[in-house]
Amino acid sequence: MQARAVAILTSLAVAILVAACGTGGSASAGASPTTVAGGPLVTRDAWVRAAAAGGTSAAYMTITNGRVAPDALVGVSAPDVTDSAGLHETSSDSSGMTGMKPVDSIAIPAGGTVALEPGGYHIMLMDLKQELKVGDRVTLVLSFEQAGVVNVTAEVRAN
Ligand SMILES: [Cu+2]
Repeated sequence: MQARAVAILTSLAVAILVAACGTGGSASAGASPTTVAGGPLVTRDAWVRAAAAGGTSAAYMTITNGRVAPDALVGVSAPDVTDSAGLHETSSDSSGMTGMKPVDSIAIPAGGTVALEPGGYHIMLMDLKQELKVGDRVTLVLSFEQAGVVNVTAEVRAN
């Protein structure tokens, strides 16, 4: 009886050790894009400015990276509405002149939120194939360094 109890305790201890190893293994994988309690990569409030066919528009949203590794938005397309989409940043120079320029990527820090908003980072949509009317929905195809390709549905809003 005594010996049997010891045997059970021993196998229990082995099970606990194995479980502990498993936990240690996933924790040390923190350098790879493992999801954490905060969740994966999430986009919110995606919208596109209404515009005429042949014109130019921009898309905005907030991106939250719930992962334990930094990520970056490295590309965008919106094949339904344009063959010419890109990442832009609006900024003003020392003289107060405002302009915008293409950027290669937008960093999304681990656990951080980045806003694409008027006056800052945005997704530029040029040479629109069709009019973007208020209430329409546009599919944006975002490419992230770590999270890969993420499709986002953006609603067209007035200026
Ligand atoms: Cu722009």
